[in-house]
Amino acid sequence: MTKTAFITGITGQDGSYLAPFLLDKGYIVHGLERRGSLSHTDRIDHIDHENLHLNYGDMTDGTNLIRLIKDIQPDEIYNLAAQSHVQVSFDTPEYTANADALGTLRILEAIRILGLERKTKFYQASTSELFGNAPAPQNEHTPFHPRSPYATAKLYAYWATINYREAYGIFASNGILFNHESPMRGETFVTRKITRAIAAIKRGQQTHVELGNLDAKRDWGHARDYVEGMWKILQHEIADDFVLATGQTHSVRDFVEAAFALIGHDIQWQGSGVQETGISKQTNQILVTINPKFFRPTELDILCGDPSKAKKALDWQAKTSFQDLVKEMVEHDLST
Ligand code: NAP
Ligand code: G4F
Repeated sequence: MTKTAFITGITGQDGSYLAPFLLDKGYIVHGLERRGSLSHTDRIDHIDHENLHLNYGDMTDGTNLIRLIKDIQPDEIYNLAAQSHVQVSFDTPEYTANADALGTLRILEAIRILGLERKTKFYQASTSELFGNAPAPQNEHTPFHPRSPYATAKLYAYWATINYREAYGIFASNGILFNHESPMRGETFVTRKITRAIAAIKRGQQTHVELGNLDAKRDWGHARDYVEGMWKILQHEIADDFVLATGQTHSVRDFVEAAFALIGHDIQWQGSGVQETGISKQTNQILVTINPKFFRPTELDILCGDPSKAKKALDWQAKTSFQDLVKEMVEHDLST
């Protein structure tokens, strides 16, 4: 029987990989699209498929979500929509809580109000940000200590998902995903900011890139691998919560070095703190400077996930290496 999926956040990075993945599996896919004065659908405009349908709505509009879920009658909901930028959440904490925490509650309530508890499975896009500065490696048993308005909102959504599973028997699962990137990554996240800057420097449109904390470490995988994990989480025999990660960690500095090496610049670091610069060994150009405006009021020093539960229970593992991820992103930005 043909399954129907509803993806909130279909216009974002992960939605743009999940939608074709589900269409290839024969799903009818509905997505939630925010109305903007300019189109938000660039990442999915190339998908020309009779089974893809977009519906206007917003995570802050509960009646709209109830009506859409009533009409769509989804077998699976992938709740990917969120104000997902950690630094922006310090400037917009109330909106972030509304969209990310209450938005999740609105969907869970819609499932309950519409009597879909036995029909509709629910996937919540939880995050390694929940762990804060807990020692690495982090897994499903690591205590949470959120350190941003984004992470506190996501903590509410994480527990709402578990509560609706326990209280109403909804198949509701959390994927606790570590950072995942791609050529579709938003342009102000650090990886894509670096790869886009490299392309602009190569074309002579920019001289250098300004960054914040170079020493933060992240467990960076590829979004393509992680959307398969989301689907596997909803195909598991019971609803449960899973870490998806590569198990490897790299600093922002490592990412800078790997990315610039691909256009022939070995970076040498000079100075310290806000005076630090990254200089090309080949040309002596200053390619990286520090701008304190990119520092956060509270930072996570090291994220490195332990994905062994997902490997064992879901037969899932990240396939793309750090080097291949950096290369794909740089090559994409050089070509566009
Ligand atoms: P993203 O590229 O920022 O996409 C976010 C999506 O949410 C976009 O489609 C955006 O729509 C939509 N959205 C934001 N606010 C909304 C609202 N009020 N109503 C309706 N839609 C709204 O994020 P992503 O990287 O794909 O991440 C997907 C999800 O996974 C997010 O929930 C994120 O917090 C979580 N997550 C991401 C990572 C990661 O490393 N990528 C790791 C762990 C968890 P517009 O296109 O209109 O802006
Ligand atoms: O790329 P980022 O902005 O991603 P961050 O904060 O790790 O959050 C991402 O991953 C989370 C999962 O762990 C998701 F839940 C969340 O939705 C998002 O997808 O920053 C990564 C690191 C940070 O330590 C930041 O301080 O890079 C550091 N950084 C250094 N310079 C910078 C910059 N980050 C940004 N965005 N811009 C900079 O110029």
